[in-house]
Amino acid sequence: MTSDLVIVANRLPVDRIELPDGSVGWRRSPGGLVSALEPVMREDGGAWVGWPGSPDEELAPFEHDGVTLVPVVLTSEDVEEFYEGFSNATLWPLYHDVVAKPEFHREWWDAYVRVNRRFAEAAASVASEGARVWVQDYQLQLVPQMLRELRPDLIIGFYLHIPFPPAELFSQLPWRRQILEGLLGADLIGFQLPEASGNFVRLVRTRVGHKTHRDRIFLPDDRTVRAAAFPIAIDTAGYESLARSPEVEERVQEIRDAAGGRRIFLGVDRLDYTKGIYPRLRAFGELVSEGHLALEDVMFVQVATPSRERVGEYKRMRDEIDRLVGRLNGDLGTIRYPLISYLHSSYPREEMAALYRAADVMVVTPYRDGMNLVAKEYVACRLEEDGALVLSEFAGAAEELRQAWLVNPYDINGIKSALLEAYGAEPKELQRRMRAMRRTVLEHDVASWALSFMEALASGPGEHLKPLRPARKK
Ligand code: ADQ
Repeated sequence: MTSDLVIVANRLPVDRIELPDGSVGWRRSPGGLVSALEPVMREDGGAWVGWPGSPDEELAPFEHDGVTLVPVVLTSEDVEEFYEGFSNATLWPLYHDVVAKPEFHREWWDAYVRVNRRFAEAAASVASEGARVWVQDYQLQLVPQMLRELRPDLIIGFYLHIPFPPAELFSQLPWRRQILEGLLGADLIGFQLPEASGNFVRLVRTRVGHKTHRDRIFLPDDRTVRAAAFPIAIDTAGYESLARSPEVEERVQEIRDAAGGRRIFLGVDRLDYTKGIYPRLRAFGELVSEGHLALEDVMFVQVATPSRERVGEYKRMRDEIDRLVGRLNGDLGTIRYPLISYLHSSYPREEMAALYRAADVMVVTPYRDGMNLVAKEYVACRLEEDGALVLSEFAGAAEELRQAWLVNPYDINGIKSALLEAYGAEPKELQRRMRAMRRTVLEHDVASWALSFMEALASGPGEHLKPLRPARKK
């Protein structure tokens, strides 16, 4: 059986669960991408190629919720070298402004090539003649070209969920040209922001030597590739209706009671060094220790789900934040009023919605972030048009949520002023800002994001823009 629409992503959209009778079952993973694509996939009898999540697991393709799932095996060595290594210790820091130092290892690169080829082969085997294949994210940047070589009949899209760095940083990568050429196998390459697609087009022109015009790249084989921004969004209606539900309402009250009437500052992140958890807690701690905020009036809830725990930089950062939280609570907290409530759990969406509704000030301060869905989810849950968002100007979301209190996450004093201003803002001011931001997240939701990408993919790159003579490869 083959499919007309194939998604290729590092992970399958399901998590393994144990059923009551002890057998293995699968449950749809939480997450915006999965819910955005599911309706499209089901309608088109789609397939999803991805890793099931544990090493050395060989599984035959199977059906789940009307979608064909095609598992790709990763050995323990692949997980170490391709996933933890090249994807998360080379590309991730390099693409996020080298917030941490990227590591370059030739064995990791070999694993990246090897695993990308495996994904491309799996996709080639399930795509029907002329099918659309949509490849996701930084782990699979070589798949478009490998797939095109195997199956020139396919229409191939690629979407990068994280930033694409400026040439000065990208050029550090020993395999920069291979990555650019890998991506150019796609017909359409989507980025979060125009800045990222601009970086990519410029690099293709200078490093690979292809002719470009605005968002079009003209290849010597007569193909035209389009690179453009498609800012990702959330399931706004889903979050709104969750936030409105009586269960969530009840939970909001419980959270407020537990806070003992104190106003809540909230942070929600994967525990990742790009997210700027440290500077926001420092800033908050200083406001309390300097007497600008009183311990009886405020508390900080920081939800930080551990992730990529075997990568060295993540361990170091976790220790650093653990120490900071311990010190702030030890120095400033009391039995009645601990200052920071620091939670490592992963929560169901209902709990997230309740936290968003209970929080007076949402603090999102990444050093660099492709979009940041948390900021948009907070806005979607603020049905009363209140609450304040403090947002890093280096998150993609800052391009759309202009009415947030925008901060430079490297500037602790700047964060402190923004936190104070947001905390002290008049209800009218909060409403003015929140109303405008709510309009933005209502207008652009994840379904319209997926649809606009799919439409652009179907409509092709615009043949009329082809130059008379194709550029020669340098
Ligand atoms: P992430 O770096 O994971 O995503 P983000 O966009 O904030 O960052 O998405 C995190 C998601 O996980 C949100 O939907 C949030 O609700 C959820 N989440 C976080 N902590 C949780 C917890 N403890 N329990 C349950 N759910 C939790 C990458 C890029 C981003 C880009 C997205 C989508 O790094 O820049 O916005 O992909 O393209």
